[in-house]
Amino acid sequence: MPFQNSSATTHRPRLILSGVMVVLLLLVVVIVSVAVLSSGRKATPGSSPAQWKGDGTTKHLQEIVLGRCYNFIATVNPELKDIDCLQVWQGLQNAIAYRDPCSTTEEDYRPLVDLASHFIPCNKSLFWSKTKDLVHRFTKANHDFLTLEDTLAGYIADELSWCGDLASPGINYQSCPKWSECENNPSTIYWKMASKMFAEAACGTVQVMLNGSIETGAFRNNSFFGGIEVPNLNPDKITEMHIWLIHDIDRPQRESCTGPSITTLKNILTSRKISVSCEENYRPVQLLQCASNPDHSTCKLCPYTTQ
Ligand code: N1C
Repeated sequence: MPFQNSSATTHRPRLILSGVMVVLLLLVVVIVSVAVLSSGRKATPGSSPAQWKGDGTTKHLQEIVLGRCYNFIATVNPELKDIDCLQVWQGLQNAIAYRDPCSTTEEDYRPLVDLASHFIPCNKSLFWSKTKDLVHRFTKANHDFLTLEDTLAGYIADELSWCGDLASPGINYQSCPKWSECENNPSTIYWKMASKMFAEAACGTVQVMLNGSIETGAFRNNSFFGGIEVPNLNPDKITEMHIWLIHDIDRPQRESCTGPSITTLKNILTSRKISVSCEENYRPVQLLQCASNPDHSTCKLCPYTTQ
């Protein structure tokens, strides 16, 4: 019979017991750290939100987004009456709440954008860059054209600010990151995605209202129009782009239809097989400028009369 080690047999249960205790202790440590960490990320009432350089989330964001959505489907475009505005709001909320506002992805907005996207009739799409106020005065007066803000996705978000925060309540009402602080912030990614969707949906003849009084050029590659919309136009669906080059009525005319940045845009479009035309101070738009500046020299019916 082999020699039996009696001390080994008596120590084994003790060893097993202390092993189990170590495992239990480790388990407790892990559970406690997870609880502490997640309470740090989520519900720490009173903990201050991260500080950024941009405006914080617009107060009453939920009420504004819901109100705009219901208004849009009831009065602006009743064909969309079946859209569930509560889900639209939840799509926005889920994309930002309790999330790092510098790590937003297009996927975060996918459910919202899928819910909010809708048909845009051919020949109506109107893009813009640095003419925001004027272009929207124009589409209010002329229903032949639609900007992104005249679609549900643009309408609910226009002029609002929003971002999340890791601490409770999950939304930062104090400040939000500017583009210079991080590119993947909630509003930049939202406008990127909405602009892309708007450009992809365009068909027939499309128009863009550009500002000929901008020092850096009316067309800029790194704008939403130049960087997102132009590359996402579908040449199989678009026949032509009309450029309306508008000069601010009280600022110098810095660029004409033959200027350098307009030439760049024309080259990009023609290389993509989209024909292009350009018109300076398109009259229906200039008349709107004149409505708010009736005494300006360019607004006189007979500019050469002396009286
Ligand atoms: O960078 P831009 O102009 O060229 O962007 C304008 C272009 C339009 O054709 C729109 O379809 O991109 C779309 N778009 C918006 O609709 C929009 N509404 C509000 C892009 N940006 C939009 N904003 C905000 O204005 C957004 O915060 C962004 O930073 C500015 C872009 O304005 P811009 O430089 O005059």
